[in-house]
Amino acid sequence: MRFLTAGESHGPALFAIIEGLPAGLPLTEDDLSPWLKRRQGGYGRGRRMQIEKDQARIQAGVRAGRTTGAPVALVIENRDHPNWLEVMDPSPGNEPRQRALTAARPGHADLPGGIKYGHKDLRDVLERASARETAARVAVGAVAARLLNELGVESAAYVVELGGIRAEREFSWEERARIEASPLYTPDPEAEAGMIAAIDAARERGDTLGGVVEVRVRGLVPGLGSHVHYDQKLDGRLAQAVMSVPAIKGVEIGLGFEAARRPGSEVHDPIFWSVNRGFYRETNRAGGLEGGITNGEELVIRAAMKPIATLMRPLATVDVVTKEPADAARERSDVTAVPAAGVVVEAMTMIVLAQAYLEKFGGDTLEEIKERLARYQTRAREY
Ligand code: EPS
Repeated sequence: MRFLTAGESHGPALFAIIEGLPAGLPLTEDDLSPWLKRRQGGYGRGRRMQIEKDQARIQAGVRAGRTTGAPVALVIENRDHPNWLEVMDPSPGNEPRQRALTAARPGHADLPGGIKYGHKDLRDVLERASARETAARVAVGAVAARLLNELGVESAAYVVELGGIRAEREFSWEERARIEASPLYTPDPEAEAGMIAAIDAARERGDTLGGVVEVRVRGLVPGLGSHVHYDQKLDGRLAQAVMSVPAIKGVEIGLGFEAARRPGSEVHDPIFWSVNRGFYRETNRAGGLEGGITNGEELVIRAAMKPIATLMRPLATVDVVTKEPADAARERSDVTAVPAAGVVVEAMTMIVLAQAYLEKFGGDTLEEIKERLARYQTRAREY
């Protein structure tokens, strides 16, 4: 399974094409909506999220609620586009450029992207570098999750730190609905109050805040990914996918950086066996991966998000046309998008895992995949 997205932040729409899904997967637009809604949420978002009501329309590859095996095409309309018709008009003659952006924002793709592609109107970079693109990825992630749900796999994402304030209470699957309904998607209501205050204070200062999100996946079979080649190691593939999410600057699996500070006896998870459970662990510091292969425990991934680069009280920069000192451009912006980033990281994780399942159990129909999975699960249990 592979996918591509297209679309600009203020263009007519975002697009995704997914190739390699099996036939027979139940799929409706209602499977995608809760994911898109969750990505739009989270305290600290800006005015743009009041304009958008993200809905993915299935344009190809599905008939009567089931995939056919053909590429699946999705489109998400940008409701803000009518306000940007002339700015985004693809036809020639749209000169001088309206709303041209020349004061490169430190931390955004503006300057390196401008140098690379030779643009002096940095809007040609920012429109695609915008985190708006993640709506398309989340729609693809929701499709991947729909497939994985059929195979007994489910996921959750939540915020463990925001603006330097940490959630002290741990995530539990029983509380997932409450966490997803809370303003910041964090398991710790007390910390959440502090995070909200921090966001309000940052907004007052014209500043932005980053944080840390965690994703958990349960129901995974042992044996996804492989130790035999660098590009088959599932931890490496997950790290790449998660690092590709805008503003993510660090990825950890299981204990992550903490493992470097502890002796081995406090890092590795002792192995047990019983007739009823087969092989099992009482700890999961590895975060579900050993040697780049799933070990059957829950997958635990954390990602660090830097604060959004568009500051209402702008940083110093240089105008790329005049070369004069300038204030960095101010697009309207979120104070924080950490809760949304959790959903995007979850989507990317599910995409990589769906790919790993399809590699190991792949078939042209969902039924074939289920048969192969069931046979393997029996073998793994009897190992
Ligand atoms: C973004 C700037 C804001 C965000 C946008 C990402 O948009 P605008 O420039 O229209 O005010 O709202 O995020 C989304 C639109 C989204 O769907 O997440 C940026 O510069 O990256």
